[in-house]
Amino acid sequence: MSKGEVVLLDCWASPFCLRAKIALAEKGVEHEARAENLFGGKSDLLLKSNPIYKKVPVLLHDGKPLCESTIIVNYIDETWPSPPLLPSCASERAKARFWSDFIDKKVFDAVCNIWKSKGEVPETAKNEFIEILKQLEGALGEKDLFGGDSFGFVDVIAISLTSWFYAVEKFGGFKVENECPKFSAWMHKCMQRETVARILPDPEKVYETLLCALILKSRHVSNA
Ligand code: GS8
Repeated sequence: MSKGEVVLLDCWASPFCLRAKIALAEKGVEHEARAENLFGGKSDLLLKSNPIYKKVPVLLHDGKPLCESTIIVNYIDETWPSPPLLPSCASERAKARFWSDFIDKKVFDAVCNIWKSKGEVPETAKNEFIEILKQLEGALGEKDLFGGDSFGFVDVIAISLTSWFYAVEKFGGFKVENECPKFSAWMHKCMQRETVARILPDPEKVYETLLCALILKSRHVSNA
């Protein structure tokens, strides 16, 4: 489906960029993904397009920049309405926005608290992460997907962050499947979608990348 030029300023390991990529794929929107080097110098286009946060993803639609992944997914849903990601009923839409906001505020920070722990991961960090997933299990209720019968907005927002969960499990020494079986079943259900399976990166590669980043950071600190 064509509706102007779509360019994504991207980083393969960023769970936030994955949100935009999955949403575009769900809508069948062709786009060019331009890889940014976040450590070796960001492009002038990124700095100009997201002068406030200087982060990826940035979606350029006919040259107009949009920043912040949840806002981008919302924009994609409004601009290419079929198939819809947000529900048609206003109260259900508000509920989907509530849980997306909860995920934005809680999940990535909890992931980073485990990843960035020096030495043994504190029990508090693991417990906090598991508690958040249990709250999300409560939101799922008896449904297979957050979107109910169809893969929806909250599914896009949440599944992208799970691309770091294998690394979290390795760092934390626990299994999401054992702690939160319902959440794990939801992850597997999403992975059955062609768009998700194609776009989520190799978990082992994510783990190695996060491990390298951690080692480089600790060397940087000890050399300072
Ligand atoms: C977060 C984007 C982000 O952290 C969103 O889009 O939802 N709230 C934003 N992007 C990271 C890459 S993923 O860890 C980024 O661009 N980092 C570069 C930097 O911090 O300089």
